[in-house]
Amino acid sequence: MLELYQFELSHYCEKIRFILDYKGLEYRKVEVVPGLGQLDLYRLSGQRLVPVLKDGNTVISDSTAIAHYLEEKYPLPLLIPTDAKSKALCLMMEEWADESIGLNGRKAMLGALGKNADFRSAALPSSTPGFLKDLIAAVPGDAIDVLGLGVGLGAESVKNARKAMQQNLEALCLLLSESPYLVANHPTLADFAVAGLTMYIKFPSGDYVDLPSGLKGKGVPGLADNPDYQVFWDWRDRLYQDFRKITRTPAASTSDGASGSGPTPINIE
Ligand SMILES: N[C@@H](CCC(=O)N[C@@H](CS)C(=O)NCC(=O)O)C(=O)O
Repeated sequence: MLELYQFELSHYCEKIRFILDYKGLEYRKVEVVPGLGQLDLYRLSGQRLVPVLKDGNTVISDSTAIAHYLEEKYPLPLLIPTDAKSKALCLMMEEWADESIGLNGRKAMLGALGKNADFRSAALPSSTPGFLKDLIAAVPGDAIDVLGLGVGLGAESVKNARKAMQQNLEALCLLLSESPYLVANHPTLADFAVAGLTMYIKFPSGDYVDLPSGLKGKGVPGLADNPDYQVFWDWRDRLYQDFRKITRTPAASTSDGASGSGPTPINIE
């Protein structure tokens, strides 16, 4: 069976889970333990970032490379359109989602987490102190200091990320006001990249991702709850309903071999 080495709360992993579900592929999630588990991941894949897909003896890292591998090995249903213009738009939009939405979305979320008491309390209920560790597990090393110290990112950097995300969401709403999918009359890699990588701007409300309940349907104030972007959030809800499988009994195991139901807590004291 396919194995996805992942962080449950990673938006790049969510993009790949969407694609695996769309293609109807069975897979086992292997939750990577931040730090130590990433050393094992390095041994397996030659680098330390998730997602990594293992298919028999083949190991692929990077979400874009994984998407292309899956398209070649398991072509149906098609993820990448075949006509020249749609294919070009699809590939461009995936790259834009990875680079602009993925990075600015994470920054905007961390900024909101650092600065907004409502979002912080939803994300970090006082009754669940361990969750801070889970959330930290989902973000890269450079953000851990920021969260661990309980301060926000630089104000200017967060402001710019929010501005970029406003423009991105406006563009997506315009595209989706005319068509049910982003580049073709069927879902493509562009749709799943955008849907997965907007996870930090607004976490899905259903049981698709093993999230603390306080975080479901919550997101960055002003982006997740802004009526100007409702067309986009409605579209993403529909994509979840139509293509993403619900994980009722999480089958995740950790990269150190233990079984578990979600992201593995890490010890940051
Ligand atoms: N370009 C990569 C980005 C992957 C990435 O940034 N993964 C993050 C999780 S969202 C990660 O593994 N971070 C761990 C670290 O920075 O140590 C892809 O598309 O797969």
